[in-house]
Amino acid sequence: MIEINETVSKALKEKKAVVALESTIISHGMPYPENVNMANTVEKIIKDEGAVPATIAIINGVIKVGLTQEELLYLAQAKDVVKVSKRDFGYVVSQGLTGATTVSATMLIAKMAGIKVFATGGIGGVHRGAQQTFDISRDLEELASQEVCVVCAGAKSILDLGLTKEFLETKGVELLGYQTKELPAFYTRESGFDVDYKMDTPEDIAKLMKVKWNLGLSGGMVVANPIPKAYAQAKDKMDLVINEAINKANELGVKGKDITPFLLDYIKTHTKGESLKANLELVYNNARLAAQIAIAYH
Ligand code: PSU
Ligand code: MN
Repeated sequence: MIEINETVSKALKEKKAVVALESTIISHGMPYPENVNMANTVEKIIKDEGAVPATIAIINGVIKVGLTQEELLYLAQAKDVVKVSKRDFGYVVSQGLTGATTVSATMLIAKMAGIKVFATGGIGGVHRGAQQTFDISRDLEELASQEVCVVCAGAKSILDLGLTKEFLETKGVELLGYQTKELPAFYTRESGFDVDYKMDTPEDIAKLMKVKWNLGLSGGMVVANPIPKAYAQAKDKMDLVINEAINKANELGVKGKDITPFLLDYIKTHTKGESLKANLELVYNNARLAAQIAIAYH
C-alpha cells in the first residue's frame, strides 16, 4: 500500500537527509505548467544541497514516496485529482483513486516512511470567521501529533493568524522564525505577529528537534522562513486582494476544502501572476532551508 522509491528508501536506510514534499501545491495550488516546473526545481534544489527529495502523493490507490516524471506530470495536469487531507485518505486509497496530499496527509505519510523534515509553501490554519464556521485546517492537528518539522513561509493572511498562533500554542507546536522575530505571511515578510522563538541556524533547529523528540514530547514544529526580500510583495496591496478574495468566497458560498484553492486562485488571477512568481521563489527558499535542516539533523 506504501511504495517508497529506491533512492529515498536507500537514503532512509543509510540514515541520510531526506526532505518530504507535498503535492496539493502541485495539483491545487498552482497552474500548469508552472506547477510541474516548480516540482522539478524544488527536487533539484534539495539534491544540490546534498539531501534527497521525496515528493508524496497517492497514485491509483498506492501511497507513493518519491514520484516519477510521469506521475508528477499527471498530478500537474489532471482535473480529477482529489485534494487529500486525513479525512479523505482511507477513501482515496480504498477506491484506488489518485490524490494530491495536503500538509496534513503528507505529514502522515512522512511519519509512516520515517522522514523528519518537510518543505512546503504555506501551511493551512484557522480561517477568519472560524468562531462561526469551525474551519480549522487539519494541518494544525497533524502538526500537533506527527514528529515532523515543517518548513514554510508562514501562513497566508487568508487565515486568522492570531487564532492560528493560539491553536498552535494549545497543541504544543513551536512556531519558529528563521532569522526573524516576526511571523512572515507568505507573500510578505511581515504580519504584525511575533513568532515564539527566533532561530538563526539550521543546526539550532535540528538541535531543538532532537531535544524535543528525545524527551518524548509528541508532535512537530513549524519553521517560518520569510520570502527573500527581492520577491516580497507589499503588505497593503496583498491585504486588499486577500480581503476581496474572502468577500467573493463568502458571496459565492464557497465552503470546506474548496475555500483554500478558491482563494489561492483568486489571488493569483487578481495580481496578474505577480504573486505566482513570489510563490515559486518562497518555495525554493524553503526547500533549501529544509535540506540544510535535514542535513544538520542527521
Ligand atoms: N496554503 C497555501 N498554499 C497551498 C495550501 C495552503 O498558501 O497550496 C494547501 C496546502 O496543501 C495545505 C492545504 O495543506 O492547502 C490546506 O488546505 P485546507 O485549508 O483546506 O486545510
Ligand atoms: Mn478547512
